[in-house]
Amino acid sequence: MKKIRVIDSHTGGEPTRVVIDGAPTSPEKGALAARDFLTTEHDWLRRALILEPRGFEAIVGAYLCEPADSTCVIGAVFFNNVSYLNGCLHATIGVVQTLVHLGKISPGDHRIETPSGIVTATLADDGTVTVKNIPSYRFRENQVVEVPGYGPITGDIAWGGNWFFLIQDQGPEVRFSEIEELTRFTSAVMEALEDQKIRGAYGGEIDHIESFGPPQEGVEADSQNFVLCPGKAYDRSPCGTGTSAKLACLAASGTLAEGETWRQASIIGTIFEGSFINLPEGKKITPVIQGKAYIIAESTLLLDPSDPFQFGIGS
Ligand code: PYC
Repeated sequence: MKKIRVIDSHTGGEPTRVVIDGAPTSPEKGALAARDFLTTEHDWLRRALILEPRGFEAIVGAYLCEPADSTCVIGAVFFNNVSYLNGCLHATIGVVQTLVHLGKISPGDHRIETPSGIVTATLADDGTVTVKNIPSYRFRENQVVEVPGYGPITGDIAWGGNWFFLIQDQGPEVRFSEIEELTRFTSAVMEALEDQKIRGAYGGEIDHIESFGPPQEGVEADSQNFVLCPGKAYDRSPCGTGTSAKLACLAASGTLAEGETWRQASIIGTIFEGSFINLPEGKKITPVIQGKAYIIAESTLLLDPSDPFQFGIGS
């Protein structure tokens, strides 16, 4: 029986499962090398942790590794029910809270190496984590895509550690009661973008769709979103890389000034606070995202070689 120890947390409702023991060790330092190692040789780990019967589609897994950059406290590779993510800020906040839980870090600044670059997480005494993300930018404004069943939909394409298509006030209302319809709509947008070969810079696949609307009554925020992730799960949190992409668009259009706070609500009403710092290079910004994670489980997962679903159901 193979045993894998994990710690589960959630950040604004979005789960993170961090592997703390029992996984194969990447032979090379660095998050990119570790991602290659998992992808090519040990994808079973992703499937066993995230797919049913042990997981479900919203969980993001985090594999910790030795960073290539010695100024980083740790390296992290993120994965979900279908593949590996470039960056993931709700999971970065989950990793920080997990390291606190294990007694490995205390309040202060901690650099974390991810496949999309190095982020700096500042842990406060009350457990709040503020992450300075990698440089983010709006790649294209007012891109039109013809979406079968919905007609022309206009959105911005932006990079926040993943590629996003950001839609404002179109399609179903951004409300918890509309989750099924929002999932159908954003899935149709994602497919249409791919069919029409609309991509990010360097041909980057747009694998996250964000739909924005005004916040529902009782939610104190500047905006509420619904974020469709690759694998068709929706983000229960406001999505840290998605909020970074949103900040890049707000900065590009001059709607938000450097240092001003943007409160982004998720579809379940949880909040990330965001702001940005202008970068000298082009129109890029450093997004600054604040949230908090809570530990919800410490578990030992068992993989029985005689179990036909030891590596999860599906692929
Ligand atoms: O918080 O960046 C994020 C994220 C990406 C996918 C799910 N959460």
